[in-house]
Amino acid sequence: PQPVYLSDYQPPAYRVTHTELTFDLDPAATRVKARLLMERHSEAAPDAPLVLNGEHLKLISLAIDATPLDAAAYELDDEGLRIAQVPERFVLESEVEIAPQENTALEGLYQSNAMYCTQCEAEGFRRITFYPDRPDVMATFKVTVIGDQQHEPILLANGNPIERGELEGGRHFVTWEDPHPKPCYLFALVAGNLHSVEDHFTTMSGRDVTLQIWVEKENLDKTEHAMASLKRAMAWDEQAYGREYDLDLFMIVAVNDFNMGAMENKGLNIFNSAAVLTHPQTATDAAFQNVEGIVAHEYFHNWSGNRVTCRDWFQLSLKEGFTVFRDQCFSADTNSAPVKRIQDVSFFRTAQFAEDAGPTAHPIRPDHYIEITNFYTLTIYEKGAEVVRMLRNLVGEESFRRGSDLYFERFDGQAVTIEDFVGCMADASGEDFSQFMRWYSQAGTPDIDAHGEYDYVQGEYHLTLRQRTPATPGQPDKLPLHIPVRMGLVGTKSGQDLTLTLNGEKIGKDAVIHLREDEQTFVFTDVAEAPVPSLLREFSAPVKLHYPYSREDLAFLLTHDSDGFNRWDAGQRLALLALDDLIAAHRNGVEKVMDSRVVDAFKALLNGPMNDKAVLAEMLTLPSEAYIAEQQPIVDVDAIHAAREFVRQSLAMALRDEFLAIYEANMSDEAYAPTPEQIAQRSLKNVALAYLMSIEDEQGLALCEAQFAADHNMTDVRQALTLLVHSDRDDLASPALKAFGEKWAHDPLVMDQWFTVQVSRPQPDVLERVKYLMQHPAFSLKNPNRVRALVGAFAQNRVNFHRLDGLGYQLLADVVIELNRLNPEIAARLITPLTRWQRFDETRQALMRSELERIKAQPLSSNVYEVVEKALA
Ligand code: BAL
Ligand code: ZN
Repeated sequence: PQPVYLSDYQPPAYRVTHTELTFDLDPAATRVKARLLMERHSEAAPDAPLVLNGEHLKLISLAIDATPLDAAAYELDDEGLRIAQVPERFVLESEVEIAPQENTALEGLYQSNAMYCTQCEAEGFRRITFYPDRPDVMATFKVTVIGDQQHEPILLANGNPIERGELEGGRHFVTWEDPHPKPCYLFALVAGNLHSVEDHFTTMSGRDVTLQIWVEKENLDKTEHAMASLKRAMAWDEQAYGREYDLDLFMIVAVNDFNMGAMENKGLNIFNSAAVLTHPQTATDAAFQNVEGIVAHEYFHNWSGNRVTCRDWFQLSLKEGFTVFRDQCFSADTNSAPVKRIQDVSFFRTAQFAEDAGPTAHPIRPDHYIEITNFYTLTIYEKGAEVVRMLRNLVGEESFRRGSDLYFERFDGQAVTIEDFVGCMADASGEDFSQFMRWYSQAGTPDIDAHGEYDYVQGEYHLTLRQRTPATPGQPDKLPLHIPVRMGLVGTKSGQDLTLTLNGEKIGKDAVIHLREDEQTFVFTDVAEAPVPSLLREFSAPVKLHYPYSREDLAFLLTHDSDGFNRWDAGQRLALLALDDLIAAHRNGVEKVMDSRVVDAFKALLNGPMNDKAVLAEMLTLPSEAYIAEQQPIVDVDAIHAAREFVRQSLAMALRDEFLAIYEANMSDEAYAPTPEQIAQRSLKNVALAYLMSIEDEQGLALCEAQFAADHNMTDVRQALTLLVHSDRDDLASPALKAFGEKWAHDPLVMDQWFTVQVSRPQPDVLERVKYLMQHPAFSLKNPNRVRALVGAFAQNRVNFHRLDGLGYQLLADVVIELNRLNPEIAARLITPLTRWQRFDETRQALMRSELERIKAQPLSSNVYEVVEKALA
């Protein structure tokens, strides 16, 4: 497969101004008629050929201006259709046949259970009809869907329904019209036996919008939270960004088989059922929060993505980075803002940093790709969001809002670039972002080495920051970035933020300094007492900050930093220092000794004020094994696991009574609600229970069993089940698993949890369990959620996936090879853990590489080929 290059971008020679489609649905032979009003681009040559994308399509007929084309007039291959000569303006009519039931890739039109649905982003529309399948071709759409009245009583597409009627043979049709020009990746169609819940939203200009969530009948009781989230998101986007919804109808559909989380099709969002359905008995707090965030994210795309879209797929982060940033701010406003930031950064520093340091590292705006679906990555999404956040931090809230207003106004209805977005921020603020633009083109996570010195005599604090971005594939040399470092100096005597005076100017107690050079020294004057620096507050830039903090410094920041995020981070750094010692002790076969400073810090937290339980729960949570691994030069999975378990158990033994007291103080019989208060209470209680269960404390075990048996809500049940299954008490775990599996056999989303709980346990029998569960009647490689819940979760089980006999790697490779034929997009994603081979010891490196070689030797989809080829380069 050949890469596509950003530098080769050319505007389309022909555009489509209006698209009419008719679908006559049939599982094996759906007929799609397309009628496209097309015109030549003013700058295209008069003899420019018309090139249309089309894959897996059986061409039935083709005509221009009602004249059928004979076979000599066009060239047809696996990728599309080329017509050598066309008029300046013309109507292109085509009819094709497709087979939704054969479509296991879940791109284009496919079947999920008995319903029809579509996924067109990024390049799925070319599996529906011949079309210029690129985001810079925007057309209005009119779509008629014909289906069987019994099997498909509901026929949905984008926009507003304008006509419906009955046809012969028990068939019927609905015609939909979408007046907003859109690229074809936002096209959607859904047909099936669906039921809806309906609500209304009055927009800021007083228009009534009908809101519908379409689901299979048994899921009608799982839509309330998504609907409430949607209404909150609509109101928030009006208030925070001045964005009003623009159609009379907004629909969400839940689908079981879906590659992504959800899709922002105009007026008809299609969701993975996992990202929309919730019920207190079936979904955890985390799932409730996830649904809220994704519903908001897809809704926000209506402006950041749909009204203003991307010129080409290299600009993907233009819509995704901005929209993730928007959904992060929404969730922060709706829930606990510090916890949202802690959780986002915690995930980011673990997973995106790993991506940015590995063989598939790429800039936020890549300069080439083979398969664009491989670029729906943490870098494009999450690092893209961090870069938008930096922009806001650099220009301030007011200018940022002016910049976004300008962006939506200037580019409404257009397909644009990242420069267009940043240009609006520059115009609105007067700032110069030329150096900042490097964030979009340079891959890799910058390291910042910080060093501080206090001069008692002069009352000065000298802070030196040195930045270096490591080489990444194809980018050996990096230039310095413009990095906003939000900071404070915390006085060691007063315990307070000191006023910062830089270059003779007072800049407040909490300020952003700008690092632009490879190395810069900032001299703060009038510093009356020795400070401990609090750097990169709220994670003001996506960088790795290294500062030689002593454990005393960290214990001090843990209690005195005015920035909640950095208080949490100080605790994480303190735990990491202790974990480092224990990892070394484990490797050297030396007796492990617990650092009493960590115990003291945790004790102080447990005995301190409990005014923010959600933050406290985060502070009591140790860095994950994956994050600890990120800090190690060579990852020793066993030593990391042993060290972390040792810390958990030492804390549990030393603070048993405190954890017990916390557990008991936070038990509640209140009816479940996904409110920040209840969620905080449950997380604190369940963190305490996990500590008690780490030492299999008798009272803890009894509480855990009782929590499982009480069956109050899925958050508590899932935590109790996980703790039982992950303990050595199989006598208690087995009956619990059995009961849970039987009770929820009918509910795929709960069964996903049942699979995950079992394959994430640390005991060495997991590989056999995975193999056994892959034979379970409820397992199917065709369902992405199930693959993620079983195989994906196993690959996150660090001690078991990285077994020294290589059988964990082998199992993953076997699945990738099989899935490559069925669903290349999911297969390519599943390889990720194997691509991190450089981080491990030589034995594991060789084992992982040999599995990658084995995959590479197969006939591969371009998706899997691209990932494996990079991983082995
Ligand atoms: N555009 C793909 C799904 C999402 O990011 O919203
Ligand atoms: Zn998105």
